[in-house]
Amino acid sequence: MPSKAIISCAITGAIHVPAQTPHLPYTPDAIAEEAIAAAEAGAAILHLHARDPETGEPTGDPEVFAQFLPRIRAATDAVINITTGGGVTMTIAERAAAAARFSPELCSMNMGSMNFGIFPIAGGVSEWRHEWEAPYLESSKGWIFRNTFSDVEGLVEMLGAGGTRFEFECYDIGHLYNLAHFLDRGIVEPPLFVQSVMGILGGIGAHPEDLQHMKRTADRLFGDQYRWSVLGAGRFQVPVTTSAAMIGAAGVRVGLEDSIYLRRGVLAESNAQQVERTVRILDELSLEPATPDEAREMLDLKGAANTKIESARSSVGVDVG
Ligand code: KMH
Ligand code: ZN
Repeated sequence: MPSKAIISCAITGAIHVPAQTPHLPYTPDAIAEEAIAAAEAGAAILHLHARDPETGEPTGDPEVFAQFLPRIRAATDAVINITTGGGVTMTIAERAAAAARFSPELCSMNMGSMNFGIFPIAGGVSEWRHEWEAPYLESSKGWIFRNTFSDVEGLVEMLGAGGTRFEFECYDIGHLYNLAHFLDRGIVEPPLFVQSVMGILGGIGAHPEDLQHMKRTADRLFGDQYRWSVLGAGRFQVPVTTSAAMIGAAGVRVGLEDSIYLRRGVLAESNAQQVERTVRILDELSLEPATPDEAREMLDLKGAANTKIESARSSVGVDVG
């Protein structure tokens, strides 16, 4: 059993809307502050989306990422993981633009097309805050989250050329077989950072049997060529990450992208709160959070200095490296 576990924190994502919680960060300042606090609380990897600073609507615009990435890099050694999943209705090009611009150590790679239903969220909203929110959620009912073999192959080759490695987001068993296909063709390089995504409407459920099946299949397909991380969507976050850690996962992912709650019925006031809770649970399982450099070692990453994320200049204008 490993003594270390990589904690990833997904700061804001493109699933939740501001009307659900006042704690969802969406301005560059809030995203930077939340990311830095999550790293200080024990997150070794920061999974980052961007949002319109005024309205909170998900955006793939690299210029918006540029308003917070340098600050995060200057303030923490955590691994920056930029999304290529983007949000509902974004094109592949829009989704990949930021990772292409910044060549991060990690970016996400979604391993299969699927239905991605976030429309049930609307049932829990009593008062909308922005005009885009209700139509955005409703549009997911007719949306196919597109990740064809050509899409994946093209993104892996384009982004991998700069040394970026991947958080392979697998929402179902078939996505593991898709990843095995790319491994067999030599298009992806081990160790494979497999992020099992449990409980998204359109993907696999979050029952313990689902988790065991995901692990059993990945073990059979990849053996020691993969590093397993797991996230649970919404109410499944705590049970799924705890169960995964108990059965030997190399990492777990938390963060407000995946759940806006700290515990049943209690809104998380920050990403750091979820990370702190995770550190406590791991401690009870005799697991310590992996440091960013330990995560780099486990995932064979290229190092923060080899990205195109400038570090924000310090107040005296000297590059803090
Ligand atoms: N926003 C969702 C459509 C990723 O970051 O690559 C999926 C997502 C995955 O967030
Ligand atoms: Zn994401």
